Amino acid sequence: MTDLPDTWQSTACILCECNCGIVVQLEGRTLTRIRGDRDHPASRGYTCNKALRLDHYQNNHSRLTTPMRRRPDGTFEEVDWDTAISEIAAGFRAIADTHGGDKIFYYGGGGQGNHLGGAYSGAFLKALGSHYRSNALAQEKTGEHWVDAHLYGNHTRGEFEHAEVSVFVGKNPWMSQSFPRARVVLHEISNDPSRSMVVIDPVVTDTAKMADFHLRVRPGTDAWCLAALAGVLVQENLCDETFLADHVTGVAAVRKVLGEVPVGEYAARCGVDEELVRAAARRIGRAGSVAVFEDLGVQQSPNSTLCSYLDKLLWILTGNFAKRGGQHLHSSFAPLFRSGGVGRTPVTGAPIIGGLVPSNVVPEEILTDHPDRFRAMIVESSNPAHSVADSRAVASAFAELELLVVIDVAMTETARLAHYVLPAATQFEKVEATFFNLEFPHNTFHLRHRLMEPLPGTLPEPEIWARLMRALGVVDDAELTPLRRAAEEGRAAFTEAFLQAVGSNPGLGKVLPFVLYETLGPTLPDELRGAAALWGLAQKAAMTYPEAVARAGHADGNALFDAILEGRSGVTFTVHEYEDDFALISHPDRRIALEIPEMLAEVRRLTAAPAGLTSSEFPIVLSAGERRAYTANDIFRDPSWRKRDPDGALRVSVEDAALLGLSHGGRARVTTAAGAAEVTVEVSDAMMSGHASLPNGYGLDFVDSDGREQSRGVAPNSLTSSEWRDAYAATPWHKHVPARIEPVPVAAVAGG
Ligand SMILES: Nc1nc2c(c(=O)[nH]1)N[C@H]1C(S)=C(S)[C@@H](COP(=O)(O)OP(=O)(O)OC[C@H]3O[C@@H](n4cnc5c(=O)[nH]c(N)nc54)[C@H](O)[C@@H]3O)O[C@H]1N2
Ligand SMILES: Nc1nc2c(c(=O)[nH]1)N[C@H]1C(S)=C(S)[C@@H](COP(=O)(O)OP(=O)(O)OC[C@H]3O[C@@H](n4cnc5c(=O)[nH]c(N)nc54)[C@H](O)[C@@H]3O)O[C@H]1N2
Ligand code: SF4
Ligand SMILES: [Mo]
Repeated sequence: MTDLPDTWQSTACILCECNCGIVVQLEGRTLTRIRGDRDHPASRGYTCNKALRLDHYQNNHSRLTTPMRRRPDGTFEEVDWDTAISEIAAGFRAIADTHGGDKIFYYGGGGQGNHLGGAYSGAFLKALGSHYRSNALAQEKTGEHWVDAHLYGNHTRGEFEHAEVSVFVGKNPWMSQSFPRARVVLHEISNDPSRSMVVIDPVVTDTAKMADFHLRVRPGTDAWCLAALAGVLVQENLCDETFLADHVTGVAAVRKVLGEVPVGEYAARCGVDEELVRAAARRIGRAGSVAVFEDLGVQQSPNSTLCSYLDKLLWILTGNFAKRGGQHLHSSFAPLFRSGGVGRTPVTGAPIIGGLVPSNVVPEEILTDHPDRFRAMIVESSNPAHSVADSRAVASAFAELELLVVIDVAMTETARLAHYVLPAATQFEKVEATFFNLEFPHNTFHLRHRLMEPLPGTLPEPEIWARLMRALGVVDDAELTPLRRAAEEGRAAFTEAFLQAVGSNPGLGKVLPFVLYETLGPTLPDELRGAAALWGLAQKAAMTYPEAVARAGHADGNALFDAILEGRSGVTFTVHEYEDDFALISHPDRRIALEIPEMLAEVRRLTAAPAGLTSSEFPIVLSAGERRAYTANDIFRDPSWRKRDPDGALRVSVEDAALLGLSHGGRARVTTAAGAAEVTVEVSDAMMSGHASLPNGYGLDFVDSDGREQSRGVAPNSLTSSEWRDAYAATPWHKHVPARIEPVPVAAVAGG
């Protein structure tokens, strides 16, 4: 470690997908000092304000320290691990035998910092015949994935560090980060007169303040704004014709539709000055490189899948692919989505994209007497009773399950509804990693060693899943003996024995992570045993990207695996060249397939599409779940981690405050079709008239140091409805909830 005495230990921040490398000092089990890790290849010493508060995650009073079983009266009793494991395994086995394993549904598997545990879940689920699953990606990224799959087959990332023009669509990276060293990069862009930033957002966010072009759309009208931008590219001949001719198919159909877009009319519909739209499009069209980031502002608003398509047209039409500062198809260590076509859910027939059931339909897939309903669930590292639309419907549905098991570090809203709760070791008490490895040309994988032993009574997830597997008894231990022996001889012997074992016994291939944990695992240092499954992924990475892995300095899969085990601050696992982007396109012709007929039909339909969802009863658009300086999903339960905004204020515009009689710091009542809540008001000139916003991650149950239960702020999904969802991906419209806001008189506040 660079210049640091060895009292500092390397790990990573677990609060967002960046997983910045950090170094920490401990006093006992307390994280006392935290700094950015300069040796981390992606974050290079960077952190934002939130990382310094991580001890509130490690040490909080809601932590679980023993398995719990719910009694018929709803209270919980402590049980020992052996009892919990055998009853849970028997319970799922009985449901699989009686109703079929596909009635067992798996939700979660990893949050912002932990994907290693979830990697082991597959073996148990497959052994039971369970295959339906979901997680938070199915309430944000599945629409984009559907578009990506059509266009080029995989996820893309912008190279903002080098982009001449950066475009942020419904994305506020100053607050929400999401790409390496976000604030540093944003500063560099805004300080460099030769670079530009385009921000599409109704709010004057901290990012928008730095923008050269702030297209301040009315909430929910991005489709018109993006169609107008793409229309200008075609109509003013700003496309890269050479790139399109060489690397893209289906251009003519797209050009025809965009050629007909009435730019002036669409600019008016989204509320942005036509000249500003044209100027932004020209800046994009003439730039040497363009990178685009779309996020929840469009992904959780009306027309979200269409917006994903349109914003990708901006960089494809202008040929900003496979070049420095452009958009890239990156390597992945483990894919976040399953490949294959769109499936359908058993009850509602909702689209299953990338293998994920839409979060919004989960209650409907349970709350029915349909014979194919989900009857049992495992929730791991996720809190759907708080994070999925319409918390009340989710709670009613979960109450109908014959078996609900929650694996979490804390007593969450979801855990309270479970039949069994299994206490996990925290991400600082076990070996951990994420599969948020999304960068190009250098891509990083960081295996974090534990900082301390698991809190007594807790177990790392890989061990939990292994115990559940052993209880099922589906793998004959004798079959594993040759692999165990080979593992003791070394990696080469293990590789050979492994290929032979899986070749002759396909059953083992199905439960691979478990096999690796049981055979290779015992030869790893005890605290790294949970990393065994990475051996298989390292082999796969070396086979999928042989040259890029070699360029990163790893001779083969075994060398990569060993580098991962040894590295404390993360290793670069692939180094790509810009040309490689084309080879990463999954279509056989290695060209981008631009024409998606359904999307082009949607663009045509925009002319006649209704303007909005608000009504005289619910006249305001509420964005339920904004990222702020002190929000971090549901990861921190203890509200005292926040240095400001303790109640998670409702931000309203100056105009609406005057119109509705709301005062800064006063109280108001927000009502939607789904529910009502009382909030603290913040009058803000960043907000547009008719638009209000509440932060995410508030309103969590919490046990304070005196053992009292309390909750602060509004749980955003007490106000959202599950029917408000995208036609293609069924992703929610959390950012676009029609609402009514009324002042709460002071007397009523004082009287409680
Ligand atoms: N501080 C913090 N950072 C986080 C997280 C956190 O909880 N806290 N969570 C992480 C996670 S899981 C995610 S997915 C990302 C999300 O990151 P972001 O998507 O950036 O986060 P949001 O603040 O939810 O939404 C982004 C923007 O959408 C805008 N918006 C609202 N309505 C519309 C609209 O109709 N059109 C457009 N164009 N914009 C609109 C909002 O004003 C907001 O600025 O953040 C990650 N980073
Ligand atoms: N209304 C509204 N709803 C939203 C959003 C919004 O903007 N508005 N945003 C959506 C988005 S983008 C996201 S990503 C989701 C996030 O919602 P979820 O998928 O529910 O994920 P998190 O909130 O990150 O919760 C993580 C859980 O993991 C637990 N945990 C932490 N460490 C460990 C560990 O090591 N092991 C185990 N087993 N558990 C652990 C935490 O205690 C917590 O319960 O919320 C979504 N919900
Ligand atoms: S950017 Fe994300 S990972 Fe990095 S310190 Fe901030 S919250 Fe943590
Ligand atoms: Mo997210």
